[in-house]
Amino acid sequence: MRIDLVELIRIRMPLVRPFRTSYGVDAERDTFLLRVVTDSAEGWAEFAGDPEPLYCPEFTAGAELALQDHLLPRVVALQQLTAAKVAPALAGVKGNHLAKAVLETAILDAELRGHAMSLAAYLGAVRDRVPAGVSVGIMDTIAELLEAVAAYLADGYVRVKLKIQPGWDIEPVVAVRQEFGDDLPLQVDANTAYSLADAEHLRRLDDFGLVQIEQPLADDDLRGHAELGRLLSTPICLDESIKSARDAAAAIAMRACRIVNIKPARVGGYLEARRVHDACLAHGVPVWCGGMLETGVGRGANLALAALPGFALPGDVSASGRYYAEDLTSPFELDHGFLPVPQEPGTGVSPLPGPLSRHTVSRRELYARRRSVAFATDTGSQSPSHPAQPMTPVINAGHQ
Ligand code: NPG
Repeated sequence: MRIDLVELIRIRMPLVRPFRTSYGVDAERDTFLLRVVTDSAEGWAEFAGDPEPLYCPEFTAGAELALQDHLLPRVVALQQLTAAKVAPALAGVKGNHLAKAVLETAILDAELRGHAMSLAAYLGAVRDRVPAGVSVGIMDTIAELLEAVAAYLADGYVRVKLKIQPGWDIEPVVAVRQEFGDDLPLQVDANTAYSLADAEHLRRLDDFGLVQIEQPLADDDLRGHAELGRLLSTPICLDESIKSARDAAAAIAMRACRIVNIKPARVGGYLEARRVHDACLAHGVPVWCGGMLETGVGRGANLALAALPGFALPGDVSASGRYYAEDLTSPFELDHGFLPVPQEPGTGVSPLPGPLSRHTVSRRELYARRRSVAFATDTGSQSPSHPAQPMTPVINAGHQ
């Protein structure tokens, strides 16, 4: 496979309601898609990060630069490109997992489309639908929270995750348990908002039969999580701490977690995500698929991953309507609490022209293979990317 063109498409999509976590408030998804055109097919992927480096050190503008200056040049120089060659070629570049993931995923999508194979089949999916959980942000009042949870349960979501932070933790859990009963699969996500000094406070959560408490401590504090795990009966799940299969293996060996949230972007792509899954499965540690408020482009691919055998718990893969009034792809809809796993080649999803144009703020070529002779057929020769082009603003009524 050979890359002919790479295009970066900046998108802005208003969320149906602002999403508040211990990191801050997201009112819209402001990110980019990568479109990779190869000699066999075209592939799409979505950058999972945000404009601000709050969840992790990466951010949208930084990822664009990383792709343009450091990642793409290494990948377009590869002979007989396959997705499996991408991560080794990028290994010399430290970090930048989200940026690496968007590039690898777009290439994988193109490769699989060229072979008419679905991502689900390629990864080893064993299900054609997956149970859907929903992540519920921090609210101003308990009444508002209960109303939101009631609406999600009416939609059919099979488990609820509450975002927590100091000052919004015990009370919302008590209220949700009182209102919806002990049988509701309920978990909390702290997004690193606590320290080990909060152990006694967090122990109060043990009374509520939570499925898990996710990432209570700092991402680089595996030892602290192991210590906290000895003090709590609620299982600890790690998200931000796990950036590779090796991290997962280390966290399990240290007993820093009993559950792992897998976000493909956080670990550098779907190939490493599958290795995280395999390491956890080998140790009997259940995993589930996290979310980053993806549009249908990112979510379609996450659904394929969530269909692997070790995904024993419902993930943060919700229906399109939980995020957006209009998704970029055909909308994902809940069917009795389940979402379908796309079965078409590649990720099985592509942005629809209408929604894509309505939510695009700019697009530019990051790379175009130059033809050396005007009428030459393909000689297979590679040429370096032309200098980066400025963004082409797109006139868009929705975002002026
Ligand atoms: O359903 O996609 C979703 C949102 C799930 O809670 C969710 N994501 O920490 O896992 C998280 C959180 C998040 C969202 C983090 C956006 C960072 C940005």
